[in-house]
Parts: sequence; C-alpha cells; structure tokens
Amino acid sequence: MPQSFDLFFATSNNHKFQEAKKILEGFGINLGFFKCELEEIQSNSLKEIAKNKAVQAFQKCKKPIIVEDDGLFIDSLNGFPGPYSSYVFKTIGNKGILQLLKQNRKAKFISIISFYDKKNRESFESKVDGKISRSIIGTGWGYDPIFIPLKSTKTFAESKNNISHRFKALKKFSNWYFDK
Ligand code: ITT
Repeated sequence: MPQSFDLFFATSNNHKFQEAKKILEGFGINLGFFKCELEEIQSNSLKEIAKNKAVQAFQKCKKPIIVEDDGLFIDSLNGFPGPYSSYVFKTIGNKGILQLLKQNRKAKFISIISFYDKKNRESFESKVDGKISRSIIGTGWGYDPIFIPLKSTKTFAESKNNISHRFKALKKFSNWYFDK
C-alpha cells in the first residue's frame, strides 16, 4: 500500500530532507520527500526567496508543502555568503571561506521554513549564533564542519542534535501547524 504523508518537503538537498524528516517525526508529522530543483529569485531576503519557492513547489506537487531557505551570515564579511550560501559552497567551499577570515569569526545560520497549501501561507524564521572554526573539523555536509554554535566547542559536523537553525524553525512551524 502506498505510504501516506501529512506533508511534503520540496528540496533538491537530501541532507536537508533527512534532518527535517527526523525532526518532524519527533513532533508527530510524517514528512514526504518531493525532490525537485526550484528556481531561486534574486533577493537579499531569505524570506522572499523561501516564500517564492513554496508557491512554485505547491504548483508542482499540489499537496501541502514546506520549503526551506538557509544562509550562513559571517559578521566580518558583512553577512556574506547569506542568500548566496549554496553557490558559494559549490564554488569556494569551506576552504575558501576559511581563507577569507582573520580574527573576527562571528557568524550565524538562519533558516526560513515556508508552508503553502493554497489556503495558508506562513513562514517561520530561526537562527543560531556561533563562529567559524579555524580549520575543517568533522565530515558533515555543507558548512557543518566549519560552524561552531555559541557555548559549544564542537562543530555542527561533530554535534548538531536539537540546536540547529533547522530544528528551531521546524519547531515553530509545527506549533503553528497543529493550531491552524
Ligand atoms: P534547496 O534550495 O533545493 O532546498 P539548497 O542546498 O540549494 O537546497 P539553500 O538554497 O537553502 O539550499 O542553500 C543553503 C546552503 O547553505 C546549502 O546548500 C548548504 O551548503 C548550506 N547549509 C544550509 N543549511 C545547512 C546546515 O544545516 N548545515 C550545513 N550547511 C548548511
């Protein structure tokens, strides 16, 4: 019998889906994977990018859907790579980021989760403050091996659990989801 899902997550990124699935399972939501490439509008606002992706995804999937847009914002680089995090990771990667930084290593991860089902359209934002490590530590995906959250000595690649930007945004989402 085909499995029935409460909700779908439209993303091209398998890591994001696997994390979100596990997190939402903990809140009692059965999440399906709608694997697709969505166009990202040119904008400095993660929220605008995410809202636009949610509408596109709903048009393709025709089921209640969430999308996510994330960014790593580095203080000494005036918030770079921010909305360009995906492109920057594919081009200069973690090595390139480390080469750009000197003393001030403060940074934050932001996640926007956008939900759309034709009737409701909502976005949820969360952030995690931290810093960029001095070397690549661990074998996680994306920027995980160079991001150390505040009050920790370990990178996200070594320990992420329930403190990530994704976890916090999905928690806000699920509180709203059960109330709507
Ligand atoms: P979709 O847009 O298809 O969902 P994407 O990977 O392009 O997938 P984003 O546009 O949100 O996703 O890109 C943000 C990039 O930031 C992502 O590609 C990773 O390189 C990085 N990133 C986001 N969240 C991360 C996390 O929890 N850990 C490590 N890197 C992360």
